[in-house]
Amino acid sequence: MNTNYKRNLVTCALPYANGPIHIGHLAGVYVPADIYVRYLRMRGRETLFVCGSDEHGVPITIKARKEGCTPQDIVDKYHGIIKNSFADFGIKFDIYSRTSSKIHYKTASEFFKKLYDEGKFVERESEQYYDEEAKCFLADRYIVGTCSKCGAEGAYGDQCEKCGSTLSPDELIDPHSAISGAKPVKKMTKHWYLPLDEYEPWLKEWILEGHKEWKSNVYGQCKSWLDGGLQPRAVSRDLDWGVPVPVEGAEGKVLYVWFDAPIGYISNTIELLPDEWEKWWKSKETKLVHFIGKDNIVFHCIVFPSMLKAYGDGYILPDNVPANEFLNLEGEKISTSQNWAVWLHEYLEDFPGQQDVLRYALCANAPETKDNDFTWKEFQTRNNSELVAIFGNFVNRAVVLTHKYFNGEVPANAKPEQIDTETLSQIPDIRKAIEDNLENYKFREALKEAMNLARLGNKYLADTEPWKVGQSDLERTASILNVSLQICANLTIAFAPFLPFSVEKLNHILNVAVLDSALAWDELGKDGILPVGHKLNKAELLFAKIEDAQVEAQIAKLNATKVANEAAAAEKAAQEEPVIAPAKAECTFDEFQAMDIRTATVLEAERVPKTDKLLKLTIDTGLDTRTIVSGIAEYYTPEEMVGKQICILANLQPRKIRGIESKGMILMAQQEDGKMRIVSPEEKLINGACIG
Ligand code: B3M
Ligand code: ZN
Repeated sequence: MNTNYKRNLVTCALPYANGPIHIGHLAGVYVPADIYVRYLRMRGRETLFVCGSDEHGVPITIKARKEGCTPQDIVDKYHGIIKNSFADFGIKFDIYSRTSSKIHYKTASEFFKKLYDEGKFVERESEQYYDEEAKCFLADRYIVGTCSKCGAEGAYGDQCEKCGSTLSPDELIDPHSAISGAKPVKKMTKHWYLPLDEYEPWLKEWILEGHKEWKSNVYGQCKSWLDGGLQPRAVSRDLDWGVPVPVEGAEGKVLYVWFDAPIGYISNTIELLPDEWEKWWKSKETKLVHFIGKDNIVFHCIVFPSMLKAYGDGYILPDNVPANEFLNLEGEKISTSQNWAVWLHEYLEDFPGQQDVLRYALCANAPETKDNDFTWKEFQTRNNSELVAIFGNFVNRAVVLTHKYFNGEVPANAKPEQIDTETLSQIPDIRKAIEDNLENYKFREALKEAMNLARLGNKYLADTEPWKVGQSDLERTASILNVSLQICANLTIAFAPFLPFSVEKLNHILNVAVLDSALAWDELGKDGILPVGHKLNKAELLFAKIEDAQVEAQIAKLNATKVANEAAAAEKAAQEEPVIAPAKAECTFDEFQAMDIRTATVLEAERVPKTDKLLKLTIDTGLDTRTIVSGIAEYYTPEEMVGKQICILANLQPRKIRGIESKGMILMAQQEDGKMRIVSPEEKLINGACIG
């Protein structure tokens, strides 16, 4: 690890411009990155903070098609919304640009061209699905059909959103083009691949040997990719939205979104600093850090570094990639399509001016090492019991009492006592703990330490009780308030990276702007940072209590979403044509005759221990009493089965299932929702009646 860095280049994952930003984005990527950058700047380290919208990719084109507009319309709309949300929440990028910019097209295109010219890609022809009506190749997302795993309609060629299975287009029943509805055919097409396998030894050395300090979730994911062996990865696609592949004979092909998007970090830097960008990207003195979510790890740790390595020309590699896990909402995965999210623009309508409360709650509960849950109750508690009751309360009492006894001027430390020095002497330790945690991307811990400083102040006031002492001993009161105000001043520094809006307010209350603007990080823990006689402004509440009714309204909003989703799903299911399995190959009469299908009655039923799906049934077949083990426990309880008349295939070869010999099979039929139902005779028949 290089410790001689002179400057910091910090990037945040470029959000896809196909929807607004929610709390999961903030907690995972943007709040921690913003805290980090604010901290670096306060320490006087030269820093550049780069982000922008990722405006390519198939989901954007699909959304455009659905809404009957162009992809450009979609990205224009969301780029604006996202950019505003970041600004509203104090995420202060030096540049927030977009991958549809001219500079980006030029940069990405030239990047590809150089690798192409130098023979860094392999060309491969392969069969891809093609829509003969629309005359275009179909990305996996453009092929829809019935999920072969769960029977749901509308599954995509890469995934079924109903059951979550990963699919390939070949695994869809009745695949058709989402564009024209035509049945896709396979056609040869040429693409360019980055041979990641060639970079594998180098990546192993660089990451597995060289970056053992990376977070364990990041290191672990890299290790499992590298241990599994890397394959060449296609960097082009047959699509009409994206950066055109800049070589001859590549009409109708664009760069794969994950090839062009990370180059966006570079293009955005060029856009901001056309003459100086190289010092940020090509100097060993620059520390590059990518803030991302866990689903982007492979692209930032393996693919993009391989692209930069292939390019050469002095490009640096990331020093660290502090990726976070995911944030859930009230126990469920955040989902844009299900509207299961807290959208930033909506939050601001309901909690105007309370950006810092969300920043605080999200950082205090950030999914740094594992997925975490956001609940409105916890949000309320964090605000009411921590920000209001500790931080806000302490500051308010110190300032109000100073106005009451000393006309709003910082009094002299006239009568010091041991508790004062003991209290103040803890601040340098807190500072060190905040620094160590921030330098190591441990934002939750760092915030906890900052809060400890507020706790220290609160406890000091509770122990010294200036509101009582003030009635008899003004000299001592002066000391107590001097110490308290010094702690307040320290709080403005310690919290500045985390709660920029509240610190601005506090700076105003303490009137520190007159002291050469906000206090610098280096003042943190120093003696007497507020001079005696310094005039304060009026006290104002830093944080407001969040009432039960407010969080209940949020929970009610989510519940309404849930009810609406369920209703929509039920309506959709009702409208869907039942999925009819394709016809099977012909069989002969003899083959049919060979099957001994009969009626039988269930006498006993019990669950097979340690299984979720199996029932052990004792049945009367008319011929005998026998045992059948059947996978119907998901659909029927043992109680429901007892006494039922069923149909069985009686001469199926016996099989041992979980150590139990099963003789025969129960006939079942699959419903459109994938559930299995038994087939029973319409009226009670004798057991052992042959069906055929
Ligand atoms: N557009 C964000 C995502 O996966 C993706 C990041 C690109 S960073 C170069 O949500
Ligand atoms: Zn499915």
